[in-house]
Amino acid sequence: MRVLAHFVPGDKVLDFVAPEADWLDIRWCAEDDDDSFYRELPEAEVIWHVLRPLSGADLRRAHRLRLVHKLGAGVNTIDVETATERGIAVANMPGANAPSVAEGAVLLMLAALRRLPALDCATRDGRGWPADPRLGETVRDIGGCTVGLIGYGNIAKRVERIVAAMGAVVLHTRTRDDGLPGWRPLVELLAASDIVSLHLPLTADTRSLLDRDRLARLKPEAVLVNTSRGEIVDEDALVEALRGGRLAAAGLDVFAVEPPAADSPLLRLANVVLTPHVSWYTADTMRRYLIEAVANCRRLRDGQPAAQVVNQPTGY
Ligand code: OXD
Repeated sequence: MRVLAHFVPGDKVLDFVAPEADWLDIRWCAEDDDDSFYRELPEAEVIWHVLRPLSGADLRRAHRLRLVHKLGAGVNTIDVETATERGIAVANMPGANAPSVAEGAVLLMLAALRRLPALDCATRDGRGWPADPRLGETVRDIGGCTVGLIGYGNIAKRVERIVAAMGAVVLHTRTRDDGLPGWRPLVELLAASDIVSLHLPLTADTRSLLDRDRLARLKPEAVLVNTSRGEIVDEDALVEALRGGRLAAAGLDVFAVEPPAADSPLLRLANVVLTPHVSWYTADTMRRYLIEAVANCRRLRDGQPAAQVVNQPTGY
């Protein structure tokens, strides 16, 4: 079975798939290597997709393709409609990266709250002592905060367990009242939280969910963390709020455009901590991904339907 794996493997990944070499012919291709991608695409039966968008035009060139398997949860980077029309299954891996993304979100909360980048620079530059007295006036413990989770799936529930163990009060919101004591309508949650963390897929309903008006509901001393999708937040309004002191800090793993342009104002703000959409990317998540990815190929090889399919492909 021919697999186009759209990422660069490390040695552990290669060791993991080595025992399958008699039936799984994996062609590895870096996400920015379009020459190799378009050379391999026509023969691929399965694509292991990470984040490089897979357009309708790409799918139309993939004449043997049966399955696009997203290594992760969000399928917004795949033209699912075209895949469906062409009888190509699209599957994902709900929950597989939840432990890593949840810890990544808490990492960004702590880094933003405790001003980790500024302290790291100051220490390296010999400006760490005496300590800035503003730390003792403004820096908070997570355990003393109210944490508001927007979205309440696998990842948010893990974040809840971690920060609750640290002593935080945890609220959450989702479209409908779920009857749980922590549920609040979105605007109420925004006004009540010291830390707000986003855990939603990108859909027509969630695009720009945190627009200018909703960002204005946040407390000026609040911290916003986004490990879900950049387009859920109005980035221009976010930059203005961070610049104008209407929001204390942000921890961002995702951006409206990835990678962000070199002149993006976000890259210049001292009250923002940034990572390049890697909160999912750990050896533990990679292992979980490979187990599911190989298992789905085995299902196809054995004439069974793929697992975790999110569309209803024509003729599947
Ligand atoms: C995902 C991601 O969609 O890693 O799971 O961003």
